[in-house]
Amino acid sequence: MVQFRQYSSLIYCTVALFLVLASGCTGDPQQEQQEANNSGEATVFEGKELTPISEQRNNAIQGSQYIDQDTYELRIYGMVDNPVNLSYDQLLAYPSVSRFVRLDCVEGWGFDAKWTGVTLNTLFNETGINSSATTVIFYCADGYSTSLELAYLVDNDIMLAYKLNDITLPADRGFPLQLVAEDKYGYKWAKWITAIEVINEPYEGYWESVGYNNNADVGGPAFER
Ligand SMILES: Nc1nc2c(c(=O)[nH]1)N[C@H]1C(S)=C(S)[C@@H](COP(=O)(O)O)O[C@H]1N2
Ligand SMILES: [Mo]
Repeated sequence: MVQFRQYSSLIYCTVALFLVLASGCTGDPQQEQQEANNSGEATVFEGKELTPISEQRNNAIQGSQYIDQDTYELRIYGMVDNPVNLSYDQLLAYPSVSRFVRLDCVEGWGFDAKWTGVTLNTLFNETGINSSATTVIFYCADGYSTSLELAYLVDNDIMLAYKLNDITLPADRGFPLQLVAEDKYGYKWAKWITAIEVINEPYEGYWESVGYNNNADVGGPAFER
């Protein structure tokens, strides 16, 4: 009888181990690539579940913006050595990065996504940055703007995304570019970006100028200055 109990616990352990391995906890990258819905939208990235685009909200100040890919240009100017105007194709030609990042709106909703795009460091490498610059402003097609500290953008290798869950950003998600401002509240995640200005003083964007905190750290104060 004693002997039987010992054997049976060995069998239980073996079965449990098999179940863990078979359940996909191993994060096989090839299996992960196939986790997409019919339209090719990724549903899982780095073992983490993604919020479907259809379940993400858009409460932008002027509703969706529709930008023509053929005439679009991203202008980078201000305290840079070489101002540039980059076409959509030029932006896509730079080396790309992909990351899992959560967007948290200050109002309490949020979503998890796979973002793919070009880092600002890649673009700043092209333009050069004046050594006394401190701040970067993002201007958008709907008149929205926001800013972030240059050091935050450089140190965290922040990207401008042109894909969301492997899909080219739809118009209501910010086509052609949304800033993926990791660890900052959603109001720093500029959509429909048309210009980037580098300056050397603080700047208050659309929501910041009516009282939202200019640091916008997720978990930090929404209004306090
Ligand atoms: N151009 C533009 N960008 C914007 C906004 C906006 O109104 N206009 N709203 C911001 C806010 S408050 C949030 S929470 C996020 C929401 O991003 P999403 O609509 O892509 O989910 O976009 C940010 N970027
Ligand atoms: Mo927001």
